[in-house]
Amino acid sequence: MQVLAIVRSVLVIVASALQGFEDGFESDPVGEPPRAWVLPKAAADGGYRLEVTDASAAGGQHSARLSGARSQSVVGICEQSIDAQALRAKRVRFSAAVRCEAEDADSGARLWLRVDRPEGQMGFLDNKPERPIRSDQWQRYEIVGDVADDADRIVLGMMLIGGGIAMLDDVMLEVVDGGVSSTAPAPGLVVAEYAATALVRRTFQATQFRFPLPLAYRDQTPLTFRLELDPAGVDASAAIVPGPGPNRVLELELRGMEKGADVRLRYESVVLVSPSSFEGLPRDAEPPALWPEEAAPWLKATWCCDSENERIRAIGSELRAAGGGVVAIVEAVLRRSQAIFAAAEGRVGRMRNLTAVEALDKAGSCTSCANLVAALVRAAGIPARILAGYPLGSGPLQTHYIVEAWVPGFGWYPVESTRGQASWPNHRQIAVSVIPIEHESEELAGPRSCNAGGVPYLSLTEYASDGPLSWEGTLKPNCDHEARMLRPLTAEPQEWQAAHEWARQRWTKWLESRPQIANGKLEFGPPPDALAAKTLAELRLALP
Ligand SMILES: [Ca+2]
Repeated sequence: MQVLAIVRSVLVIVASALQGFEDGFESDPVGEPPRAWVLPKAAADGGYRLEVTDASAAGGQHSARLSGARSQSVVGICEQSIDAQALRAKRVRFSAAVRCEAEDADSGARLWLRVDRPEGQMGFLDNKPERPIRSDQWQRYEIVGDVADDADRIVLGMMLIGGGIAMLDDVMLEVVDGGVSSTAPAPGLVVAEYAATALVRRTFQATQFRFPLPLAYRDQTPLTFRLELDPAGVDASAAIVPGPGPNRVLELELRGMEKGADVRLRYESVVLVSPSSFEGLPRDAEPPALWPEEAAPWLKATWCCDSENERIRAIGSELRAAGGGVVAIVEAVLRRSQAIFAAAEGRVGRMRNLTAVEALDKAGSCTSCANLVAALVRAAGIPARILAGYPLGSGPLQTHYIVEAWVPGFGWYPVESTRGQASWPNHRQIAVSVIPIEHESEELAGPRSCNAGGVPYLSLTEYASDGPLSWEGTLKPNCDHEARMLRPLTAEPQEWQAAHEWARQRWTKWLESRPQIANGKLEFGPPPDALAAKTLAELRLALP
């Protein structure tokens, strides 16, 4: 009886806020868009269609059907935005039955739930990029997350990435108690992984390539690293190169390989991520006359981030002149850059390079967004640098670029430059490279066969443009690396601190031990699946 009472109270909230939830589309006419659900204009323009169908249903006769063919830059979306007021400070579960007939191996459906807070701040986002729905059988999927006590809106729905048909039915939004775990990225154990197969274009004696390792930086410390070459007999050697700064690069040399050879590479690294605190952020800190030595190099204009470009300088000066402390200026840059990106959306003309200057007029990627935000912050006279990493639970797969601005009395302050979100914690993104200012030069960051121009040097895999070998991602179609939650962990601040101190000593010792490849392997620590620790104390016992 108690269960029923809870369900009923849940339904009261749901019915007052949402439509089309309570009856599984049964009262919506077939062939028309479901009432209260929206297909955004960009998705409709991209050829996607949303309608109620009686062709298949998880419950009753009707479901919502989202369909379309793969489009260059948009995804199909079926969404609903509701007033968050009645659900503030509560944990909610969004669940629905979904089935998908994917057009190809790159296509799939996802549920997502987002909580918006005032002034464009994001309270929660889970869009399950790690688990696209590709089953053509009806199954229930769920997302659990917290609604902030100042939340404005809750936006939820289903998206179709690529092409095909995605169907939605029996949608529910319920309040759950704190005992139900949130599905969002959270502090704990995160796995950064890479998998690729080699394309050997010609027989060679030796070739090298380099890629950044997960960093011991801010609120994250790598715990394990396991690299494996297949076949194990490949003639290979490895070296870990320190710096600049916290960066660590793995240099791999492969030798004596025939054209067309079948070689695969994978690595996984479990990273300990603690909660990031921005509570001590001094919001009133003014830009000082002299910036500290550790920040000053990132005031400079570069090819990627040309803060001396006339238009960028004008915006930077304007936002600086509007007053406020460093944090307020950075936030003003984020708002302005969001307006610039929105205006550039759909504008004709492809970017030649993902530089800040080109991002003023053309829609680019997260790389160009980070370049422009960093350039604008520098143009406002504040040091800003770019951070490359592997995102969790939001944004694109693969490498994602964000920006850090120097805030006096705090240090490097991370912000998400593509969506314009302030304070971006490590549990949203595993950092792999703090971009040194010299890696933004045209000489190093210009167009190269492995990477687009404007991608900072060594922020992802680099190899000689005329090299005999390149890598093709096999983790998922067109994807060679990503980060995923292994397990959330909770602990007191002092326990986290002690865990990082222990883990950093351990990691540094391993890096300095000059590890070598033996039998095709480089191994430090157990495979992720063998790491069963559910507390920091158990973790310490599991990792000698
Ligand atoms: Ca139904």
